[in-house]
Amino acid sequence: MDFQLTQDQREIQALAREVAQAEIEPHVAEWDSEHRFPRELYPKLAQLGLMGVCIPEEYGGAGADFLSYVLVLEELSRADAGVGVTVAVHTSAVTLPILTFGTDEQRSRFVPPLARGEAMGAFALTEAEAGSDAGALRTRADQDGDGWRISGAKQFISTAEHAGTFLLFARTDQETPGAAGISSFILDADHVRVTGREEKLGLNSSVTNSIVVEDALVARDRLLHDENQGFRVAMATLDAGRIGIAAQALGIAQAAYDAARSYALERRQFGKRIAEFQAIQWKLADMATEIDAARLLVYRAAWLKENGEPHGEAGAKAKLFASETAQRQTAEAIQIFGGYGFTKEFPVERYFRDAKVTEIYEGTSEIQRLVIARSILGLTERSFAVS
Ligand code: COS
Repeated sequence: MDFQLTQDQREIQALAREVAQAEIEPHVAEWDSEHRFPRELYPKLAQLGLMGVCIPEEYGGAGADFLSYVLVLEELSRADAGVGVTVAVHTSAVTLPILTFGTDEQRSRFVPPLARGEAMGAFALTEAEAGSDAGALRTRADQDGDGWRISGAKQFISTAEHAGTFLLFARTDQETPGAAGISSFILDADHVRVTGREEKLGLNSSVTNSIVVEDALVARDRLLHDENQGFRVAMATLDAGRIGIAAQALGIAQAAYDAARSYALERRQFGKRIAEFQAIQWKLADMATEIDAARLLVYRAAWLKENGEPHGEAGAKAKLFASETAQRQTAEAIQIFGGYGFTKEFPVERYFRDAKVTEIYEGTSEIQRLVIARSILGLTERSFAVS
């Protein structure tokens, strides 16, 4: 067992930290209050290879490993979780599945522009009636001549209004309900119409859209992987994506802890620094311990994925624990800041708002527990699905 990061991993972590400090931290409060997607940031990240960290160089990426990618997400999210989710969805929910499941032609056509950050990616699975029960989706794709005709509506789609490439899931077998009749497709922006943008509790520097696809005719080669195997593509994608969201949650928790620790060492009450009171010490001790535990779960899941080992259960545990840690820690950070923590003068209220969604997207905490339970009990039947 080796708990040291490699030289390459440390270098990319330092690079991400530097760019976060220089290009994100000075602007993040403004992006949050103005609900502004920082379009201009992504070419800068792309130039440094951060839009394709774990994509091989031959496909336009930085050629680093999956743990390096997770380290980058952690550092970006420490500065701004909105940037973190944009990079996470782009990379692990769009670029990686095309690389993994695509034909040679699909990989060489779609992956390099994504990995170089020339096109941004959006993952279109969720629908109004298909959230946790992703297999209930109704967007349909019917064979039409040599291609597919696709129609449907999707919601809660990160980055859709800025995306050039969509990984979209549609039902290709109309007779078979549930997961079995679903396929995955690679669409372009002009196949998709953006119909709305959500007002959210947090993550204000990311955008979350509803979209429709209206009788879009796409060529046969837009089908990713085999027909009716799209649900497996979605699940395998989420197995890896959840490790990225866990890293995002870890970054938020770390930021909240760092702010609370510094504040406790400065703020004086009753004639001494509040860090000298046991009430505050115990809070910080618990926070540091939980962050350590979350980090070990997240890095282990990334290591398993990198080494081609099963990582669904480990990723679900990492996401479950890291997101619930982030939720607790950001609330504790506000508590340590007292009244100031409730104001916009300090960033901890933003961390609190941003943390919540990590318990929801890419599978709620309830779904993570379901995935873990099925795995540890050796059960896979649909009877475990939540109603
Ligand atoms: N990797 C590959 N294949 C998988 C898989 C995985 N991790 N998990 C399930 N599958 C396969 C199953 O093997 C099954 O195929 P077979 O019938 O050929 O064996 C098929 O997919 C259906 O699986 P299952 O019966 O388990 O599907 P359920 O409808 O019960 O759904 C859950 C399983 C609830 C786990 C799934 O719907 C889920 O993850 N929901 C949350 C969705 C989500 O995270 N949404 C967020 C979107 S991004 S914001």
